[in-house]
Amino acid sequence: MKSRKLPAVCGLAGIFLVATTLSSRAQDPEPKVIEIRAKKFAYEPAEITLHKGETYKLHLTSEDAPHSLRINAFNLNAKMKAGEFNDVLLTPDQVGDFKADCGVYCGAGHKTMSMTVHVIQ
Ligand SMILES: [Cu+2]
Repeated sequence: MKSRKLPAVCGLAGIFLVATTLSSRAQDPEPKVIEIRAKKFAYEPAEITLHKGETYKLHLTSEDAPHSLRINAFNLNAKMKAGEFNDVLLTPDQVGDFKADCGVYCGAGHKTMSMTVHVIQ
């Protein structure tokens, strides 16, 4: 009886699924978003807590007049306008309690307008 060669099974070799689902496990995740609203003459929230070395996106807006969020310790003075959002990145590089205040004169209570930024390890 003659031996018969079976045809080679063509096939599955070479099919590789390249999973590109890296987005949810990325090495550098999206910065955490913190919304801060200004209103004569206060910020909401009145205090926030951040981690040193992490990057945050401050999502800033105003409910009335132009204000700003000024944090001298981090060399930041970001505009806050009614009806607009201003996104600024902040990566605190020191631990402590820092005062943020308004850098745009906004009326009688302007000087009292402040919030506290706590930065922890
Ligand atoms: Cu002000």
